[in-house]
Amino acid sequence: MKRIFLTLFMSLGVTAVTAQNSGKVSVTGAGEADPYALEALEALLDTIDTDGIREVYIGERGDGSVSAWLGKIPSAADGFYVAVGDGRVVVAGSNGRGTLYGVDELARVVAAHPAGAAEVFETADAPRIASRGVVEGFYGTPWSHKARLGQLDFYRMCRMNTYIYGPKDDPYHSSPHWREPYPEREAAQIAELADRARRNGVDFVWAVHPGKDIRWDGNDLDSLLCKFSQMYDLGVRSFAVFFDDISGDGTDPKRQAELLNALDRRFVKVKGDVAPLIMCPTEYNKSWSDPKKGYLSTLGRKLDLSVRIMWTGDRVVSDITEDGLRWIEGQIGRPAYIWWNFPVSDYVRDHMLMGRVYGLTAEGTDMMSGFVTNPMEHAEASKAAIYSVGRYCWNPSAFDSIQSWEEALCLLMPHDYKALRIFAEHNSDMGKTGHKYRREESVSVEKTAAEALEAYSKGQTGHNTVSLLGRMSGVFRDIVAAADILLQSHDNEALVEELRPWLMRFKILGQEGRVVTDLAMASCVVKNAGSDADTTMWRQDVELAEKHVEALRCMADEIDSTYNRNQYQPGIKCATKVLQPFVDSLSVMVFEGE
Ligand code: LOG
Repeated sequence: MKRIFLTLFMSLGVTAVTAQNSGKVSVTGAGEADPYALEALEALLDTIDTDGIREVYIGERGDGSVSAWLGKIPSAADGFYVAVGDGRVVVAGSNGRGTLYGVDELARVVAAHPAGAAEVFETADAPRIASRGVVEGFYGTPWSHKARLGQLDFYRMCRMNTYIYGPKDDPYHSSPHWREPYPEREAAQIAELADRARRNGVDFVWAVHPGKDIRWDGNDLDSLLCKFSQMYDLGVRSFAVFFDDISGDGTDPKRQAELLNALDRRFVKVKGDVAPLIMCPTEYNKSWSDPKKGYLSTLGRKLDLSVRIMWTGDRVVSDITEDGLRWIEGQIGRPAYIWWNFPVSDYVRDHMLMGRVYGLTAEGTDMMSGFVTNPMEHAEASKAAIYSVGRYCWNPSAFDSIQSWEEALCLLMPHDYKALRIFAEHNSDMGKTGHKYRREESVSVEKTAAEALEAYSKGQTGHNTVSLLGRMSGVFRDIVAAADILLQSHDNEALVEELRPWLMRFKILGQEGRVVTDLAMASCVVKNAGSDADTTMWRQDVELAEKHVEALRCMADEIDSTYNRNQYQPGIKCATKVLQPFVDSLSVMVFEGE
């Protein structure tokens, strides 16, 4: 959506915390406006110098308070128009959430202008994708309550409006206890999450995963209606039913559609304030679907059109393409609700996936009813990708993958950003897996690493080889620096805790890389030097270096066998695409060549 900035003059500026609104400014629309938007506006007015402001208008399309600016409010849901100038502030949303985003935008602009800055602005913006957010849908340790609360605050900043709660290892979401109410403590936490979500303009969607043992009798429908009512009483107003990763009776599309339609008729429509249902089909990606058997088309025909159907793309883990969106829309007769399986790492639990977000189409986004990312069990580290998905969903055609990745890393670690960038650049690919999905990794050094190896393996010891090896040595020096800095960083303690074993492992890779490249470099220099040249400073004790590498490998093995003890992919892997293979190959040559 377009964004207009006018530079005129403005009388808003952040002043010392002592400057208060002191009730001077009257806010038109306060009675009608979204309560959370109003609360945010009042908090903002309390922290800025309001001397130059005579009037403040807040409201959404249809409210009298902002009717004068109706033509300026974007038509898409969650859009906003904000204007400051001439002693007047206007915040007008296309709905309540848009108004909230408008206040947040105003706060951002004001914060960017120190006291006394003179500028006026006018801006209008709206998202391209209607439902944007996160599905906590992975296997493994579900996020902690604290992490979830933090996520919900983060989503508002990312202008994401959806959080789908569906951790596979919550026994009250899936089997064996999906029929039963949550125990008291968990129920209270869900109520708190639903409330926090609402304050952040986020729909808290509670998902159930009943397909492993569903019996398709009236009793199970009643169990679901009862569970939904209990969740409703906790404040939940959006629901999803997942039929992924099941076999047997649960997979019948007719029964699935009947169940969803009954929930729609007997719960959603009756309550009146519950959002349209979301369902995850059993055939949730193209490679698992067989159009001849008609699973998806049956859902498409039978499911009430209000029900949104999830889809992971051409494969379980895959890019999202325009062709793929068209194909699935043809099957289900409605735009797909994308469940993007990135940066989820439940199939490569020994990896940390911190790379940039790419592979998402900018075209055909009207063929999506929503887009949610499935993250890693590491909540804080997942924010790197979540932030970028937020940017993508807001405006896919303007999405800048690298810029948004860098912004996200900066947000995560404002002071130690450089070190985090080094870690993230080399920890982004998942390696070979059954899903056959790969991500770029170590892009900035890939070519140098390949050339250095090739030259050295051919016995070339000239200046070019030395300079290639020297560059690689510098890369490893920076890795050691980055790992040490991050291990000691207080920039984001939750993140450091999640990364700690990977940082320890990363440092060892850096150290090993340094020993091996330096040795290779020294051997080139010594071989090149004329017989009477003094090469004393380049001579190295190869035996000592070899022992050092052995010791480092033992330390790496210790980390690998101590941390991240899950039963699927236990251990800690780092930089497996380019740098670890580089070190492994070069060390064979260096030590065997002697
Ligand atoms: C699961 C999901 C899991 C993901 C990645 C869907 C719809 N379901 O293969 O829970 O996190 O893949 O491993 C899935 O993606 N099954």
